[in-house]
Amino acid sequence: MASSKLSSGLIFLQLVLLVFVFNSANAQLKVGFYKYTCPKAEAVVKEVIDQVMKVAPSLSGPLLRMHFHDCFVRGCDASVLLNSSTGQAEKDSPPNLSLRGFQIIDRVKAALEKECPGVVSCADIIAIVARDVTVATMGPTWEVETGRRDGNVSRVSEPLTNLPPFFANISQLIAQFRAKNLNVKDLVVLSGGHTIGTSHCSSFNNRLYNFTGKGDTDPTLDSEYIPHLKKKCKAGDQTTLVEMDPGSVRTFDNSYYTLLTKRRGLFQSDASLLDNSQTKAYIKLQSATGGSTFFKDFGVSMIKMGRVEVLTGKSGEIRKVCSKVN
Ligand code: HEM
Ligand SMILES: *[C@@H]1O[C@H](CO)[C@@H](O)[C@H](O)[C@H]1NC(C)=O
Ligand SMILES: *[C@@H]1O[C@H](CO)[C@@H](O)[C@H](O)[C@H]1NC(C)=O
Ligand SMILES: *[C@@H]1O[C@H](CO)[C@@H](O)[C@H](O)[C@H]1NC(C)=O
Ligand SMILES: *[C@@H]1O[C@H](CO)[C@@H](O)[C@H](O)[C@H]1NC(C)=O
Ligand SMILES: CC(=O)N[C@H]1CO[C@H](CO)[C@@H](O)[C@@H]1O
Repeated sequence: MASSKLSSGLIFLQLVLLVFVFNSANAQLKVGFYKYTCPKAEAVVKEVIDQVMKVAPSLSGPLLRMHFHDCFVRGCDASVLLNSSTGQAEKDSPPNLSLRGFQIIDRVKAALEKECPGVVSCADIIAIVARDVTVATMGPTWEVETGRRDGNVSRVSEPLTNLPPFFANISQLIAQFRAKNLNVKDLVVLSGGHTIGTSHCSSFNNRLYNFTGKGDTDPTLDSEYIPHLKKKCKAGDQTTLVEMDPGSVRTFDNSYYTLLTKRRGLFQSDASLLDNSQTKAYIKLQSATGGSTFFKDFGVSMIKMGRVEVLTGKSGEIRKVCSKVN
């Protein structure tokens, strides 16, 4: 009696375990998720991106950044792509101002819907595209985990509370990355994404003209660099675009870290990476060693960022059109 009770109890436990293991296996991202359901998925993305990079290489920056903005707000669920007829989506929030390339994601999605309708999520497209533009700018490659599903919520208020602002100090940056399960190393590594792309003057104008409200400049910015930046950005200029890593704006390399050692990081957030011993040591190392481990580290941290609060298994949906829920 006792033993049959025990064994039925054990069987029950095994069942529970099995269900648990099955569900959690289901709920994992993995490399090659579309191997059987859409074997050409990544090749299709790459083909479109390679074409785009030939005619519009300046989209590499915005397309890399899009993955960051997607993952930090409600997880990597393509909520960043949703349109709102009333201006209430993430897209409509101030930090998005420079987000571009939505039509490229739409183009990739259209190609994939032709290849295998209803299979590849918009969230996975963003993740694969981020890798492909990094490769296209001569940066590292990594194996993108896939299996994300798309969310159906996008709120205008959420980018402001989840994305660190350009004026963030080091403790705020560390805290906001930690909130997404990313550590101090991920912070300094992923900030290296600023090796490509451009910024609006509005993201650093305060450092040039009115840092503390007394018409002063940011003392942490190289004083010899300030006149050069002032030439590009007049006081109050919100719209002019400036290369963040002048001279190699379309090349993914370690020069971001070299700029930082010269106190020429463009944003206060970049500069603040010198205010922590761990991030400072990383910057010095990458600068001194020609980026010895940066490429490998970047792939590792991008994979980690790509796991933030993802929807998998039966959660969410596979959108048919990336800018709207099914
Ligand atoms: C650490 C916190 C971060 C802050 C505060 C930050 C802030 C910014 C700001 C203010 C801009 C310029 C926007 C504009 O005015 O046009 C920018 C651009 C950019 N960011 Fe970040 N960022 C951060 C992290 C990241 C991460 C993790 C990535 C990707 C791995 C990334 C990739 C980029 C890229 C590629 C651009 C250039 C976009 C373009 O060319 O249009 N950033 N970032
Ligand atoms: C969604 O908005 C983008 C601009 O943010 C626009 O280019 C696109 O046409 C819109 N898509 C739909 C389906 O309304
Ligand atoms: C960093 O920024 C946060 C949030 O704005 C602020 O509360 C904190 O006092 C700042 N820390 C330092 C050391 O300036
Ligand atoms: C600088 O900032 C202060 C305080 O916000 C403001 O009163 C002043 O008008 C600003 N000066 C300029 C030149 O924008
Ligand atoms: C949003 O997605 C969830 C599943 O993740 C679903 O239960 C819900 O009905 C969806 N809502 C809308 C408005 O599509
Ligand atoms: C691409 C996009 O939707 N940009 C919007 C970002 O948010 C501002 C408002 O802060 C809108 O004016 C832009 O159209």
